[in-house]
Amino acid sequence: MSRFVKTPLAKGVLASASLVGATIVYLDFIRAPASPTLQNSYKPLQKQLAAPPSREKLIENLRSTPKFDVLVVGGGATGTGTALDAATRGLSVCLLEKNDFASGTSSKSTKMAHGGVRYLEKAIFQLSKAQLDLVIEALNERGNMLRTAPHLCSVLPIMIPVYKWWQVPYFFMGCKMYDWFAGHQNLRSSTVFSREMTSAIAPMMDDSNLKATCVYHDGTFNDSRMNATLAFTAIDNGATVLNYFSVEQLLKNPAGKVTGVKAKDVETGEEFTINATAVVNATGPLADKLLEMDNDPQGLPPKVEQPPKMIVPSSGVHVVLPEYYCPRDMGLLDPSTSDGRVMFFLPWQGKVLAGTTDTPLKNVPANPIPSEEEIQDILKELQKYIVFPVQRDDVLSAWSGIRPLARDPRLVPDNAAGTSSTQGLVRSHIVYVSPSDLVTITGGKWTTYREMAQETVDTLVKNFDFDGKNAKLLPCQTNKIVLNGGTDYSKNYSARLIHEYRIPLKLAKHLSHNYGSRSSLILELYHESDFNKLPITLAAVKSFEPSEQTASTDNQLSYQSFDEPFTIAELKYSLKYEYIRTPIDFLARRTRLAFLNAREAASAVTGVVEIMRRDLNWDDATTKRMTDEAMDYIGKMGISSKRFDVEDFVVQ
Ligand SMILES: Cc1cc2nc3c(=O)[nH]c(=O)nc-3n(C[C@H](O)[C@H](O)[C@H](O)COP(=O)(O)OP(=O)(O)OC[C@H]3O[C@@H](n4cnc5c(N)ncnc54)[C@H](O)[C@@H]3O)c2cc1C
Ligand SMILES: *[C@@H]1O[C@H](CO)[C@@H](O)[C@H](O)[C@H]1NC(C)=O
Ligand SMILES: *[C@@H]1O[C@H](CO)[C@@H](O)[C@H](O)[C@H]1NC(C)=O
Ligand SMILES: *[C@@H]1O[C@H](CO)[C@@H](O)[C@H](O)[C@H]1NC(C)=O
Ligand SMILES: *[C@@H]1O[C@H](CO)[C@@H](O)[C@H](O)[C@H]1NC(C)=O
Ligand SMILES: *[C@H]1O[C@H](CO)[C@@H](O)[C@H](O)[C@H]1NC(C)=O
Repeated sequence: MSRFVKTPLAKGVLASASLVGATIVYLDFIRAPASPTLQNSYKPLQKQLAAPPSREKLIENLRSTPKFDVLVVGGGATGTGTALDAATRGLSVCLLEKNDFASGTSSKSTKMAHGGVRYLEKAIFQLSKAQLDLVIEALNERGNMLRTAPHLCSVLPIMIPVYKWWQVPYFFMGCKMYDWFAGHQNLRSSTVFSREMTSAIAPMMDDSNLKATCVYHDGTFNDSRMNATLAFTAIDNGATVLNYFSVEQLLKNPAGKVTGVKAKDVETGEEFTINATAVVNATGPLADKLLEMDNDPQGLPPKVEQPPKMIVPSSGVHVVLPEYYCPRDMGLLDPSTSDGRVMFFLPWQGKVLAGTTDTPLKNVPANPIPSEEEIQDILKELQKYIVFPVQRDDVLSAWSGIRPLARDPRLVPDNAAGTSSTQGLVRSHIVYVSPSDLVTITGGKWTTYREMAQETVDTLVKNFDFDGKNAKLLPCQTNKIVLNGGTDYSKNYSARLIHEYRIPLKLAKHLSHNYGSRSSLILELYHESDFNKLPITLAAVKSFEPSEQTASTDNQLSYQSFDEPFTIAELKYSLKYEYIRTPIDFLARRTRLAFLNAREAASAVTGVVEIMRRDLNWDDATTKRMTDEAMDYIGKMGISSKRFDVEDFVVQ
C-alpha cells in the first residue's frame, strides 16, 4: 500500500480524489444554505391597517395628474414589476390593466421559480454561453423571489425517475451542476434516492423498472397572488394602478412621439386622456397589438386581425388532479415526454398540478380554452409513472395559458409570422425602444420579472429626462423591497395564528401561505361581525356566516361547506384591500378556488355575488351579468360533463 502511494500517478489520483471529496464536503455540509427569509424578529401580529386608496380615488388621480412620468400598459408580472420598480425609484407611475391583475398568462403558469434544468442541459450540449447565462440569471432571480415574497414562495424538491443504470450518474451530475451554478443562492443539495426510498415516499409511482430517482430543488410560488401582491405593493409605494382599464389608443405629438394614451374605464365606458413622459408596453402575448397601434400614424389598432410578428404564441395547458397523484411535498419531473419536452407533476395547494403542453398557435385567443386532446396528452404522460389507472373524471380543473415567446421584431421578416416550432426559441426577454419612444418589454419568465422590470426602468432612465428628475432618482430598489404580507413573516407563521385565534391548522396554513403577515387582518374581520361576540373557536369558524346574511341551505358559503378552507372573511378582505371587481377576480385570482376545484367554485358563485352586490351596489342587471359570466368562466375549466351541469349550481 505505502509503495503504491509513492508512484507519482497514484499520488496525483489521490490528490485529485481528496480535492473532489473536500469540495463536495464543503459545498454540501460546511457552507450554510441560503436562508429564504429576510429576518425573523418576533413582532406582534398586525391587526389594523387602513384601507388603501379606493378605486374612485385612483381614478381621481388620473383626472388630476397633468402628466405621469411613466405609464405602463398591462398588469401581468412584467407590468406590475415595472410599476413597482419605477415607483420606488421616485417616479410617478400609472399602470392600466384591461382585465384583472394576473388574468393573463401570469395566473396560468406552472408556478415554478426556476432556472430551468432543461435549459441547462441545452446550454451544455450546445456549449451555449447565452443559454447558460439565462439559466444563471433565472437562478439568481429565484433566490430574490424567495427573499422578497417569503409567504408566497417556497422550496420544492423535485424527483427525476431514472429507468436505466447509466442514466443515474448522468442526471445526478446535471442536478449537481444546477446546484453549482446557483452559487450561494442554491436552495438545498441534490441527492439520489434508491428505488425502495422512492416507493416509500411516492407509493403511487410504478417502480417496476425504476432504478433510482435524482432529486433537485426549485422554488414554487402562488402566481396570481404574487402578481396581485406586486400591484398592491406598487400602490402602497404611490403608483396609480387600475384594473379594468383598457388602453384604446396611443397619443402622439406632431413629431410622432408617444405622449400618453387614451384609455377606457371598462366598467363605466368613460374615456380618459392620460399624459405621460414615457409609455411602456408590457402587454405580454398581446404586445403585437400595441405595436400595430404604434405603427399606425393615429396610434389606432388595425381593422383586420394581423398575424403576430414579435410574439410566437404557443398554448400551454395544465390540469389539476386530486392529491393522491403525487407525494405531498415533492414534485415529479418527466424529463422526456413522447414528443421530447419536459412535463411537471407538482403538489399545489393540496392538489396536484400537471403540465404543460406546448402547442404552437396561429394567433392569440382572448381566453384560451384547453382542448380535450391536450388534457388527454397530459394524462397519458402521467400514466407512465402511476401504478393505478389515471382517470379522466379525476380532472378537477384545466386551463390554458399563452406563452409569450419573443422574437426580436427587427429580425423577423414581415411574412414569417406564424407557426414554426416554438421549443427552440430561447425564452429570454427583449426591451425594445421604437422610434416613437414607446418602450416594449416582452418574453422572459415569471421567475425573471424583477430583472426584466429593472432593465426596463434602466432603459427609461437612459432615454428620458423626466423633467430634470432623472439625476435625483434612486438606483433600483426591488432587491430590497419585501412585498405586502412578507414583512415579519416566518415559516412558522401559521403556528402563531393558531395560538392567537384558535383556528384549525388547515385554515391557518391556507391564510399564511396566501396573505403572509396580513392573515391577521382577515381573522380580525371575523371579529367585526356581531356573530363573533364569542371567542373564536374551531366551532365558531366552522359555522361562520356573515352577520347580515342568515344561513340557509341555498347559501353554501361557509368554511364548513367547502373541502377547501376559503372563507367569507377573505372575500371581505379582498373587497377592502385587493380591488376585486367581479366574482371571478375573487374565485380564480385572489383565491385559487376555481383552479383548485371548479365544482366547489361553481357552488360558491351565488353567495359571492350576493356579498359583492351589497358592497359594490350592483343593480339587478349587473348582478345577473356577474353571475352568468362567472358560471360561464368556471364552466370552461375542463370538468368532465358527467360531473358538471351549470343548472345544478345556480340558486334561483
Ligand atoms: C403554460 C405556461 C407555463 C409557464 N410556467 C412558468 C413557470 O413555471 N415559471 C416561470 O418563471 N414562468 C413560466 N411561464 C412564463 C410566465 O408565465 C410569463 O412569462 C409571464 O407571466 C408573462 O407575464 P407578462 O406580464 O409579460 O404577460 P401577461 O401576464 O399576459 O400580462 C399582460 C397583461 O396586459 C394586459 N393588456 C393587454 N392589452 C392591454 C391594453 N390595451 N390595455 C390594458 N391592458 C392590456 C392583459 O390583459 C394582460 O393582463 C409560463 C407560461 C406559460 C404559458
Ligand atoms: C394632457 O396634456 C394636454 C395638452 O398638453 C392637456 O390639455 C391636458 O389637460 C392634459 N391632461 C391632463 C389629464 O391633465
Ligand atoms: C399580474 O397582474 C396583472 C395586472 O396587474 C395582470 O395583467 C397579469 O395578467 C397578472 N399576471 C399574472 C401572472 O398573474
Ligand atoms: C400557496 O398557498 C397554498 C395554500 O392556499 C399553500 O398550500 C402553498 O404552499 C402555497 N404555495 C407556496 C409556494 O407558498
Ligand atoms: C417562529 O420562528 C421565529 C424565528 O424563526 C421565532 O423567533 C418564533 O418564536 C417562532 N414562533 C413560533 C410561534 O414558533
Ligand atoms: C411595442 O413594441 C413593438 C416591438 O418592437 C414596437 O414596434 C412598437 O413600436 C411598440 N409600441 C410602441 C407604442 O412603441
